Amino acid sequence: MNIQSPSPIVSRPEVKHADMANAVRFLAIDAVEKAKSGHPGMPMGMADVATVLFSRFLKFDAADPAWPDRDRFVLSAGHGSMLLYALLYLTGYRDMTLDQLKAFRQWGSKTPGHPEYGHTPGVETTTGPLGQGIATAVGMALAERLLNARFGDDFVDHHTYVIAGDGCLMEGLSHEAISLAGHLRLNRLIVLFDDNQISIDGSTSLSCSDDQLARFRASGWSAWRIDGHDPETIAASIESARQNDRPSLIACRTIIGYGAPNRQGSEKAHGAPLGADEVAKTRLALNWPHQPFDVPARVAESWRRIGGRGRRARESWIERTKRLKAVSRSPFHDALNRRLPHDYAVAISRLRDRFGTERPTIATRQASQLVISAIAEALPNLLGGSADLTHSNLTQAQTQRSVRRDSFEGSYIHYGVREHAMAAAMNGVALHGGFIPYGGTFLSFADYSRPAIRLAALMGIRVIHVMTHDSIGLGEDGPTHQPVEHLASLRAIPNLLVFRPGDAVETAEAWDCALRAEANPSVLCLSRQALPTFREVAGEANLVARGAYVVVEPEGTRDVTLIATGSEVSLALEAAKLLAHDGVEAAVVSAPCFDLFRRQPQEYRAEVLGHAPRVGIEAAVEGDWSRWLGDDGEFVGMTGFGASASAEVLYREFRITPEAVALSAMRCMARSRMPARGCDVPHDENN
Ligand SMILES: Cc1ncc(C[n+]2csc(CCOP(=O)(O)OP(=O)(O)O)c2C)c(N)n1
Repeated sequence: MNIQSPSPIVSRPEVKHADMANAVRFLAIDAVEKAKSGHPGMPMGMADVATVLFSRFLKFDAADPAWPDRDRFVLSAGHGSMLLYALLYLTGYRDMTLDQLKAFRQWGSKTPGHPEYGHTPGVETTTGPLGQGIATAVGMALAERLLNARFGDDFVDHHTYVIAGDGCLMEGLSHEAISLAGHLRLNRLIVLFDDNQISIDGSTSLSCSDDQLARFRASGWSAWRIDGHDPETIAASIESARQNDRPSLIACRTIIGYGAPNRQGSEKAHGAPLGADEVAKTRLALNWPHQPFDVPARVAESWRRIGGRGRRARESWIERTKRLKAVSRSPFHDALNRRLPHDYAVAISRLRDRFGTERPTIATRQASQLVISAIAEALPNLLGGSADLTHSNLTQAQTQRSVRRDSFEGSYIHYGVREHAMAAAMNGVALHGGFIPYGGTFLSFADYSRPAIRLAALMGIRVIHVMTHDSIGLGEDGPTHQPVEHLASLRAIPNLLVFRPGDAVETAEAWDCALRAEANPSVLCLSRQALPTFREVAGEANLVARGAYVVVEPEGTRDVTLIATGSEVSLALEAAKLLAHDGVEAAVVSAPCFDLFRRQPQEYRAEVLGHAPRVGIEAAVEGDWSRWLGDDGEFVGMTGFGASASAEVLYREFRITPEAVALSAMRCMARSRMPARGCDVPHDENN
């Protein structure tokens, strides 16, 4: 690549580059030293690149970390967190004081081991699990282009910069992500690769022979290598990348632990404090005679000015948005705002009522498609997609046009067979703001997305996963495609809402809950097979929002409570009828979201669960069910993998039938009537 002469967007800082970069370097060194843990090598190696980026290119205003048109900076190599914290401190982010740097990695500080979104202003996304940052950044760069296509350069015109290391690029996720970014030509995405050829075990040559430049180029990127310690080359390169019509990878050849005479260039600099002796030698080598955490006033002032430099750009952006014509102002503000418009509320409640009145027998994935179709127009910032299963997940409404590299006006992303990148990119879209992303795949492939789902839960962001084919009920595709442990394992992720609606009405309600949950990602687990609608709406509140509720309450005292989710709710209703023939009074509870149920007041939960013995029914492994079933309860579900056959045969063979449920209920009732010890209750081994 021919690097043009430098034409940085702002003038160079008046203080020598080396001093500016050393301020970053030594803050990182000193903080790691004080914490007695952390990663000094990466910040020391990338201080030059980061200094050029922040001082000469990055559009930001430290006074307003949330300004929508700021450039995004993602530290994908999250272990180098001190690089970011040092920059936030030096540029004047209010919460990032010197005391915070001194409290690096300590309880209650704003400087946790790895950068955490929502915890530290200025941190754009949580990083640490390698590869996530670069893939999340793809979503940010995508959101920027989508918003730009809607509102134009005056309002949306920024770049997404990433610092990623060898580790990020070794992760499989990076490949999905760069492939998607290259395909969509996300030219506002610029990755600064910390090409230091070192990871934890030693030289990257121990495990990796990839030609990274060739790899990125093959995916449609521009890619070239530079000396990552030469500020003018770095500046020229970034400028060149900004002019590019493709995403850019700048491989910055750096020395890990730059400046530490006995550690630099070695894995020894990666993840441990340098030690007092080596720190002293580094101070000598880099000519930085200052005390720990001491930044000379001249250097500090220069950095502080950089932090305030974007103020004018931000203020003029605010002025422009004020002058926006009323007709475009509202959609723009709606997009940036997190509130759901009134039209949306009308559309979803109308559809829910229609489902309740018409009571269709349809798969919940089909009900979900009807929901999407009904709300897409009222919710123009809904951004759909699927990992190449659009026609199975039923995730695209007719009005949603596909996004292409030459047209970002659409609102549906074909993520390709890249579940992990889809999940991470959706995180980036949500973090960027302007859209509510949802994306589809099969529930059995949730594991492909899991690390990104976990991060969404940790960050508390609204991302909606539509996961269809949610049990053995999918039938003939067999056990590879039949989820059995996925519900339990997703429910184990804190802060993630896992919904398994049982009919069309519940599907509409689950969607409504997911859209309103601004601080939670959600997974909608939907059936392939048709299910009868058991709910009559008649003006009721959203019952899915309570997590679990009574569908049928017997007239007399409850003898047993049947608790089911998703497709098994209608099965429980059948079982209740069988039991009624034998004079047993069974209540039926639908439990579409345990997490929401757990949040209900104790009295409500007690009322729903009742005092009678309980049977849980779910075509999946038992997981955490015992919590709801108590000692007298039983679970009817799967104990191992499924098989290839029709849904009907599978339910029969795995004994998830109304008869099996009724038998289980009888057994529980018998057991609860027995004295606590010495009871001899028949047990069906297959349950
Ligand atoms: C998914 C994941 N796997 C493993 C780790 C543990 N880890 C942290 S840093 C690192 C090595 C990264 O090497 P590189 O990106 O070259 O960083 P550098 O040594 O240059 O700082 C590893 C394996 C992690 N954070 N995330």
